[in-house]
Amino acid sequence: MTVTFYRKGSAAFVTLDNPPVNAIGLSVRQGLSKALDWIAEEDDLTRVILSGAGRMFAAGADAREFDGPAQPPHLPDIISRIETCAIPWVAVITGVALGGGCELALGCRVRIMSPKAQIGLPEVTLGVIPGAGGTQRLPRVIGMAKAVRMISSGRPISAVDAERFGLIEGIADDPMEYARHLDLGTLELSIPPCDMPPPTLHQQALADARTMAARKMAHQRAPQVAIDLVEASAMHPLDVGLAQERAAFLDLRQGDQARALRHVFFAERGARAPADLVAAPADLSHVAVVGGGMMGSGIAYALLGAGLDVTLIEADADGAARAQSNVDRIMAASEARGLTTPDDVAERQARLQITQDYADAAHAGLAIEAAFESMDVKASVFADLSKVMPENAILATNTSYLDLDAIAACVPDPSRVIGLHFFAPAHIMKLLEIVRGAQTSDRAMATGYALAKRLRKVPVPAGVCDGFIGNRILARYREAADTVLMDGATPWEIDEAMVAFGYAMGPYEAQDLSGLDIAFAQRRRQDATRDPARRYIPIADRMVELGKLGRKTGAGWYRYPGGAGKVDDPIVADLAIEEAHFAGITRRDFEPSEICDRLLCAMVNEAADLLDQGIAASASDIDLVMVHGYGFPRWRGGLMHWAQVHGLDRIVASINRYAKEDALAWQLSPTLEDAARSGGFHLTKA
Ligand code: T1G
Repeated sequence: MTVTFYRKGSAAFVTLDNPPVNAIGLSVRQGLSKALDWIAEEDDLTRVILSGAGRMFAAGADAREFDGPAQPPHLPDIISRIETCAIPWVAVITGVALGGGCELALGCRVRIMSPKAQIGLPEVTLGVIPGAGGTQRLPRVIGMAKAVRMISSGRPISAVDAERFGLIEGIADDPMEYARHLDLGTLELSIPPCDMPPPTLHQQALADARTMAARKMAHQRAPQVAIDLVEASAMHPLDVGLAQERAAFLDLRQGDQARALRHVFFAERGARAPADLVAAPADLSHVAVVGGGMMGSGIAYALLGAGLDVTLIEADADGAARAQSNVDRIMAASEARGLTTPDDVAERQARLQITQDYADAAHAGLAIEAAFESMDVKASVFADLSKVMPENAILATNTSYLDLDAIAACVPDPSRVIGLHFFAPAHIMKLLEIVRGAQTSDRAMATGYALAKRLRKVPVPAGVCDGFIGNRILARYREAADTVLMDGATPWEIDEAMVAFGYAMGPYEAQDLSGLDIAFAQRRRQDATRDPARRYIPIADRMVELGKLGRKTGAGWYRYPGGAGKVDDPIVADLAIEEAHFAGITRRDFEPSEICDRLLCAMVNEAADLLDQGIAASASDIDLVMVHGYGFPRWRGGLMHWAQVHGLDRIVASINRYAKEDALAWQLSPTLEDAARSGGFHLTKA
């Protein structure tokens, strides 16, 4: 039974009991319908108390049902029956009441929350809108301005704010007791939303919400549709608004954007240690970090934020001072944004030890090396770590490009070496590539996953290759972009095309942010092994030779006069023309659609090779890497989900067409060809 109900005296108790999050699926709706039928037959009831078993009230409708047809009893009908029930219902909210959970509570006369509980309507984050009355009842209960902000942002609010907004009757440490003893007068005087007047129109709040949604959720339909429906709540009686809302919800939930966002939502939750990885992880209570630069200090802060003790090792006093100031800067920024209090900062600082002595790491269960990207430096660090740390401690490298197996060879027991590839800024970016070397043990892998869980990161396993999953796809993306640049486009035309596709910024603006020297060093590392027959585009090298490294030198692919916004730089356009001339290329114009097609097909093909070579375990893993590490638009579901929606056969046809120009760069991946034939990459793990 996913809904239980019983009475005690004049109170009826209805409990949602559908672990793990009381998702309101068909069985819950059926259970609520039965409870309503039972209540209608009972005498002398004065209240119905609705609560959630376990750690929350309800996470919302069961999003797994959205791919299929809506099945009765429908949630809006259940809620209307609660709202018009002769016996007043009281919602006791613990944990969270989200989406349909919040709407269920809105159908109740009164809502009580526990102090740490949260309530909200996050539907737009799944590409849909509140489809069970949220856009119509919430504005009636708390006013249009607050309601439209909650609904269009999808952000839940605290119990304190809910009380301040008038969304709940009160906050109680024991909300169930509060509900049982709520006096009858309060209950009988409470007015259900269906008897409330339509909300007052608040044009400014609607306009602000539209502007914010257009900026923060660009290209996404759901937030704008939700705002329109909130506006409509002032124009129509409740039943008309509810009908409009329902139609809009059913339309959105079958759409590409909702399917894509649901795919990412469930892929994130599927990103966990494989069931057959049974080894016990190392103890994580004390972690050493070697290197306090941008990455090392970010990693150290992430560890401190997860409550771990951190020993941050630097080579000398200057390094140690720099590390301290890097960590201090992150802590200050976090406090300034209200994410931490001065007490939090003091408590975290107390758990941080910055030292030059490796012996201080002697009791750590895990060390994460985040030193300079040089094999000599890493070899020396791992040799030192191996000497001082317990034999069963796990040694991880944060390297982006170097060969993990070569690093592992620097220690007597390579099975304890693993790659933990964080993304800058390490305390903010959720992606963590867990790289398994040839000899990496299950215990090391289990430690990587356990760390990801503690840090609330999205773990993606990767095999050893140049760039693992994300950076390898990025290298191909950039190569395809540089080819289009050489053959006739400008960096800004290419960036504009990818921004129109949904990226927050294109490949050239992104390089200006990270610095052109990083990819330059990477290309130099590949000089010795690069296929001389493969077309090589030298424009980016020329940029570095000219000292145009990006924002950090005031100019890169763009100029940044006064450090402000980017400005197209004709010198760069001329550089491309000059290099094309030297290479005897007749440049031509590129339509944005062709630019997008070339760059996206290049990435899909490279990603298919990663699956083919066992570097990536599944297409959904690649989607998580691209969304969480490389700015691929989440509302497109990630690279491989997009490819399937776009049409794998279309992508194969494009690649075959491009191969006629350059067979070496456009070698069709066998996995992509098979997927096009068989209808898909089998997006989740096999
Ligand atoms: N539907 C189905 N499964 C869900 C689910 C949902 N809404 N929410 C969570 N799960 C599963 C999840 O996949 C995982 O499964 C397990 O529960 C634990 O989740 C009509 C249309 C509530 C804050 O958007 O934000 O209501 O991997 O790991 O970290 O208007 O889950 O264990 O098999 O995330 O403690 C709106 C989505 C739905 C909230 C808990 N609601 N959920 O976080 O656990 S649409 C949402 C969350 C809707 C109505 C509309 C979080 C959480 P498994 P978890 P957590």
